[in-house]
Amino acid sequence: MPSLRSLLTLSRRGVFSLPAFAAMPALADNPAAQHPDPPPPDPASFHFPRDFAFGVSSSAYQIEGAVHADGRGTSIWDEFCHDPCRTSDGKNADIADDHYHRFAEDVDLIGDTDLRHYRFSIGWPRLFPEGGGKPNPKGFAFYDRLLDKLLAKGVTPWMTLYHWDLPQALQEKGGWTNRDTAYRLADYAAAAARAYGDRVSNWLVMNETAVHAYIGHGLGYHAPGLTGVDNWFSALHHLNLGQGLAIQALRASGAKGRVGTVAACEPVIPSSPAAQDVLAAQTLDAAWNGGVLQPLFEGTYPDLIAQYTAPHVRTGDKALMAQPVDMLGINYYSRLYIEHNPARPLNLFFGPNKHPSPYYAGGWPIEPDGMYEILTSIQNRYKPREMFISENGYATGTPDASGVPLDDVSRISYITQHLHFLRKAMDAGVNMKGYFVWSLLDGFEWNDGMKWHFGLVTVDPVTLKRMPKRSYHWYGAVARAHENASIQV
Ligand code: IFM
Repeated sequence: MPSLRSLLTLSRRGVFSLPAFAAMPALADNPAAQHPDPPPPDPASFHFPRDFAFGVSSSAYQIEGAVHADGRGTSIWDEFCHDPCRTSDGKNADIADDHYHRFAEDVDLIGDTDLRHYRFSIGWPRLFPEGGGKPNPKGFAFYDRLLDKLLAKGVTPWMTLYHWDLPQALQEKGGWTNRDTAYRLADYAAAAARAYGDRVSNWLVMNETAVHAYIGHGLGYHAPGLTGVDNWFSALHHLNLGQGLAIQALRASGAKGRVGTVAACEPVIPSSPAAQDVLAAQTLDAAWNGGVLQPLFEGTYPDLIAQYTAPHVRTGDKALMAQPVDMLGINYYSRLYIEHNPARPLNLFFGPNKHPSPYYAGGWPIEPDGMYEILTSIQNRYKPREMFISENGYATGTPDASGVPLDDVSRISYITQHLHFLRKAMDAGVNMKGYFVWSLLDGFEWNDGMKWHFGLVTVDPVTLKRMPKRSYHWYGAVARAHENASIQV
């Protein structure tokens, strides 16, 4: 099975390894990729309004490890990583960064570099090992400890409820292809709100619904490994429905925080001007961007995909999906390049990127102007109350014997370029309120195991020692300069 990363360099995340693209220039042959990175800019040279948040993001399954600790249940990703392990490097997340036991040190890392905002997810199977029913007090207690530590350190929590780690017990009843899972998400949201509502100021229901639906249920490269158009759109609709129900549940619980969600949004570009490629790109745009934003803001699905969601939509779903949100998080990495492909669901698949973009080692094109493009288009079409970049980040590859490079000027350059286009979007009228780097730590990168290193801080795979990279210090200095600036515009 090709890795997802190898699939998406076809556009978003790497496909250099796919035979069809063997003719594409390798990374080292790409002239743009060889430009030396400029020296890191002065951290005080960025100017953002006072209420703009600089933060870091993570997710439970990618860093926590301790998958058997304290009564945690099994998730679909535990299944995906075992018997047989379906990650491209054969690694699982049983230990990952062992954040479960080392969270205090990790929170210190955030606060010590003056980052004041942390987006993380809570693990549904930790709180409800069977997906619902009997809660697991020790699981609840872990996030109590994490929240208390964050607040003591002066770090604002941004809590994501669902970042892909569905309890396996729910998967056995159909998972997201079963409408009932949407209602179980709402129950879980209500329980989280009752437990943590006194301390969480920012609630985020979903992470990247489009990716979970397409890659996990349409293509099968992610857990739960389902394939086909019907699974794809059944999961998409039930995720959108669950999101609406969970937003309602959070509000009904009286939790004091603001409520929002996170979507992966990228411009979708045809790999060629051929009519079939154009239609393929428009269709994926409808499923990936429109298939998540339109139900949320307008309660409907884009025309190009409505026939696939229709069998799953019931009377009243429109109103349930279209819940007002206080803020919308956008995860942006790069544009998606799509072509006609009759062998794939909906006759479309990731295709080559004809632009001379530089690529980073993870195989994704570096296209910071695409961030401007997607933010302005979302602002114009949906006019969200406010938005923030909930993820944006740069991966280096599997380390050689000398380890992960700590002098990561390329990551600094990547962040710098994206902050530039984020600022440009704000100047064009987009109401952006924050930027979160993906990620705090190098962690488990889903079906690519431990291959890619997105962290500001690397973690020794044997000793689990945390080692900050240059970007950690530099990005912290950006946040500090922002806090201390006398003029913030
Ligand atoms: O690691 C993932 C994250 O879980 C979701 N957004 C993209 C990141 C990088 O692949």
